Amino acid sequence: LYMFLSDLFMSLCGLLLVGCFIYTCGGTLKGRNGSIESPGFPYGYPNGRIQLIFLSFAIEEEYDFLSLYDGHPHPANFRTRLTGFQVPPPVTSTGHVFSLRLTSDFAVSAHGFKLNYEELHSSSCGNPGVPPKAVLSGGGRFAVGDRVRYSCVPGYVLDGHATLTCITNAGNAAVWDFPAPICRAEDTCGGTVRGGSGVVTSPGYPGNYGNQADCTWILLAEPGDTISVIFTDFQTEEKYDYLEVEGSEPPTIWLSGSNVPSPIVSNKNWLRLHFVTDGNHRYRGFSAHYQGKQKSCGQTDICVQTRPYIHTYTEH
Ligand SMILES: [Ca+2]
Ligand SMILES: [Ca+2]
Repeated sequence: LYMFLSDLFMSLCGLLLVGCFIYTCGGTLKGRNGSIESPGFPYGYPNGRIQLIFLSFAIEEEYDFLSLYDGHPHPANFRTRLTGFQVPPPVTSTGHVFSLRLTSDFAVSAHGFKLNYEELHSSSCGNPGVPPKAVLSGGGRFAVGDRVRYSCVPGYVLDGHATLTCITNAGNAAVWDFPAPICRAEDTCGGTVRGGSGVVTSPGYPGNYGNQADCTWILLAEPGDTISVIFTDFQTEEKYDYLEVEGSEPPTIWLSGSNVPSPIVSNKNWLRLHFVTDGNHRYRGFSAHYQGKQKSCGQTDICVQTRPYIHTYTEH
């Protein structure tokens, strides 16, 4: 099989999407009095984070890809790979460079994608997006202290946190305190798991899971805390039935086959488990123990204080 790959770097600001937005600042002031404002005042001066908001998306599923790099297009900066026909949620960079790479194979193209990009002010969380079958209210401004609320259209139930608040994290960046929820059809598998500890299993466990399953669990902890998942059993049809874990490092982990995976620790206050099976060959599935972990406030640690969650502790 001979594959011809065409690589195309999307060029939005030279070769890369760099924080090269133009601000006029500085200058000579004349006169006895006046005022000086930093760029972007009072919404925060720019710190170079870039948000991409997809307007349209159609890329031949599993053959053509749009890869996003949080920085220069280097494997270490790889963030996510997008393919298919669903408009992806907004994505925000951590620094002032975002790179996009479109890779297509030798046959079949689709209409492609269109996105808007904008530089975020330091006090803006950016648009959190509207997942399929969801309704967003309270939108418009996405600055620190602002809230948005999600609901689902009839026939769908909400998994995750219905209200998102824009807070300041330990690194002094404006971030949403929880991920955007999802809307799942009633009578389907999945759910929301909050705090503490417990067990998540595939449907019917320890019996065999069903064909054509598509379940999503959202595991939530308080902002600043993390969640760990320890698998005690794992058996799926290799390559065809899989569990996708999102929210750790690397950002997406694909698990399939009959090896019990290593424990996974979230890098934020959430993890998303997505279990998908095809039309035949059913196995036992998986069982996993999850545990929320509080960020400790030791003497050498920088203690996380995310508004409005303020930790109080006493010295002994
Ligand atoms: Ca193609
Ligand atoms: Ca199967």
